[in-house]
Amino acid sequence: MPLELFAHPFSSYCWKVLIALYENDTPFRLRLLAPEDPASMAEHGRVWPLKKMPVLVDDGQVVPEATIIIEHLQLRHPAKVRFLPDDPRAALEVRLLDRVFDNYVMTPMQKIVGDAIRRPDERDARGVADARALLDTTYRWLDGALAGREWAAGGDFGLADCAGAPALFYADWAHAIDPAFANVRAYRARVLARPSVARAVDEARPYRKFFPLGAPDHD
Ligand SMILES: N[C@@H](CCC(=O)N[C@@H](CS)C(=O)NCC(=O)O)C(=O)O
Repeated sequence: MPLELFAHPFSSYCWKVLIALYENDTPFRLRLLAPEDPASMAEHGRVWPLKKMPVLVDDGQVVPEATIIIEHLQLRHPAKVRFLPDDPRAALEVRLLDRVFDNYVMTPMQKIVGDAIRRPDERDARGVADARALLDTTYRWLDGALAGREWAAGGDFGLADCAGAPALFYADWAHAIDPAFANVRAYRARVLARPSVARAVDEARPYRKFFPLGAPDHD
């Protein structure tokens, strides 16, 4: 049975897994989570009641959470690009960068974007201000961590870059990366040029008009 990925091409966490699949040309069937595919939406809710995307279904096994999906792909469908190194110490650095991108870039970015969808009387100004401050703190930390590195964790392209590409792509839209953080901006440009990432960016272009803050006229 082919892998099935419940996902949407505009979703940052879905990019994270799509990039991993594209890196290794891993075949899969996209189950589009959009109103025009109500069957996929209903099945997604059955297999993962938390209704977060992406979710992978591999021969009946339900695999939620983007990081876990990528680790699953490496274990069950290994190919030329390995997302975590064999050396456990090097793997810890990859996992650290993955956690930083998810918890301290994706989460505050989602807070800012999510707030813009709310009715004005339901908005959370304090929460958004905190999210912007957290992004600035994280950009500063990343600027040091990424110094002299081609890829986020210092080794080959891997899990941390699958996380970093969508996180920094959308975070820059929601809360621009200050030019002072030159290493972060250079890393963002470098990872966006990677063919797997460029493909995810291109597949999301038709949906840019739905970006709640208004998409800027650059990638
Ligand atoms: N911890 C999850 C987060 C996934 C997530 O936040 N996905 C967003 C799309 S980028 C989502 O499902 N949003 C819809 C919702 O929250 O109902 C992961 O790592 O996969």
